[in-house]
Amino acid sequence: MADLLLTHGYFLAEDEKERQIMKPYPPLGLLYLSAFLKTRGYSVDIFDSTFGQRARLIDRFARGSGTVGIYTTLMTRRSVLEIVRAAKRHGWRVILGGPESANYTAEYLESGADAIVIGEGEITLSELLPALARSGAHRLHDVPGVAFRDEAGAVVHTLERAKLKDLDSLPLPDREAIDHQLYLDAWKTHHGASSINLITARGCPYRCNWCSHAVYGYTHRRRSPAVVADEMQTIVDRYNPDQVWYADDVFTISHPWLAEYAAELERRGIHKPFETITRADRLQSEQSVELLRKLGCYRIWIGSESGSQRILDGMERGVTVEQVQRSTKLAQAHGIQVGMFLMWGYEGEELEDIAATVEHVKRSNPDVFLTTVSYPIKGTGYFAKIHDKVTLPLAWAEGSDRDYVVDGRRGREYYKLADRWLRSEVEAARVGQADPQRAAELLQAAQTARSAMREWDAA
Ligand code: B12
Ligand code: SF4
Repeated sequence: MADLLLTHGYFLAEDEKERQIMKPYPPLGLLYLSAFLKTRGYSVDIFDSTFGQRARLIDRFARGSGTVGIYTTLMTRRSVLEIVRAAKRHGWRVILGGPESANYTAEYLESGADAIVIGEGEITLSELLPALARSGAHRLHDVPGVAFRDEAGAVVHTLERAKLKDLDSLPLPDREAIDHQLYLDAWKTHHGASSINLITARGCPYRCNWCSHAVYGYTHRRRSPAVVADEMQTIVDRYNPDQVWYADDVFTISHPWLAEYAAELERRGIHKPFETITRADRLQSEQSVELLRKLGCYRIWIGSESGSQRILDGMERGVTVEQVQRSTKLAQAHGIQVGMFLMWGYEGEELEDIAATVEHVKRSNPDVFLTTVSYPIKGTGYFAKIHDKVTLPLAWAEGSDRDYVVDGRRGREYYKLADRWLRSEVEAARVGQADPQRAAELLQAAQTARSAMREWDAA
């Protein structure tokens, strides 16, 4: 039995929607933890639930007890709670980590978790495992970065764990601990090209107020270009994916870093196409876009969120609508596709803000855009701003932060109409002169959706 079994509660087999999209990526955080703990002498197993079966995991619990560590996000609450219950039934000790459990320590401890790691897990886990063995689950006061219940049942948060100063001191993620071929094959089969994720930095210093900073706070720490290039070399040697995804919060924060990294890759003769995320304000110059292009970027995702400056300012986004339009044009002019993230329903959004978003997307004309309806993640500035208007219509264990109902907010149907308006009008602009009849139909559909929204607002 290993000292620690790591898992993450996200089962592709249980996610019909994602099985259609089929762009799975390995759980990088767990791979980092596994690599680090092994260098400290611990034996670690990973049950990668992405391609696993829940019954197999429960079976594993039944075969003997030990300690299980589970990564949590707001999407996996119900799944994780089910795993916690099964693990406890078979006498396992349970440690949780990741953003979600940091936001709901009392609830997860109440639900059976023995300890919750807040923030980066490497050092904390390496101290927590022996502390648990030595003192049990109720006397962990000396381990920084954890929450637990003391002998009287009170929730204790220990001192904050200092963030790792030198990310280069970490071993490379323990990719061999899971079956990467399953991911590569899924990508190849569904998209014709395999893909693997890696990160070049941890944390984001910006303060968009709906974004969760539960793990890395507002720090931004970069790995050195040479070390990341070494990791790329390993990835190419072992897996040779057709492309990679830099899963950084904002890949483009430091342009000098990107230039150095490009030189390191060039020296090693590595050129892998990739996609990643930027902020528009970090992509305003010809040089920065050229640099991305040179590095192999084929698609850049831009968090655009809204076409209304008033709403962007309410989000404390620190970006202008014009910057988004400029970065989109620049990227496309350099042959890089643009993906755009948009958000409906942020606090104070009115029909005219939605109209501004429609105009903005039409004008920017990204290659692809995705919309979501905003939801307040616990621990964020957005949540704090509207907390007195927020209710959860389900029991906590049954819902997620996505289920919060914000008093005064329009219903989901309203935003479906907004989607229809947006997609129809953007498509009409694209079809334009080439197919006037189709364009007219699309404009009609946009108009109908818009009128229905107006009626909704008037009712
Ligand atoms: C990549 C990514 C994704 C990928 C995930 C694919 C994958 N397997 O990697 C995709 C695009 C699919 C995705 C989707 C979503 N994501 Co996402 N994603 C990220 C992102 C940008 C990077 C994750 C990463 O690789 N981090 C690097 C590793 C090293 O860090 P880490 O995972 O946090 O691990 C460290 C610690 O958490 C801790 N730790 C981790 N696991 C464990 C386990 C134990 C036992 C312990 C003790 C410690 C521990 O130690 C690790 C090392 O120090 C994060 C933001 C971020 N910077 O982490 C958001 C983030 C995790 N995503 C988020 C959200 C909201 C989503 C979506 C809900 C978005 C949406 N509206 O659809 C969906 C949900 C998808 C789903 N089904 O679960 C939020 C989660 C907020 C929350 N409170 O849960 C984050 C934090 C973004 C944000 N800032 O708001 N996401
Ligand atoms: S949305 Fe992006 S830029 Fe804004 S704080 Fe979050 S990670 Fe940083």
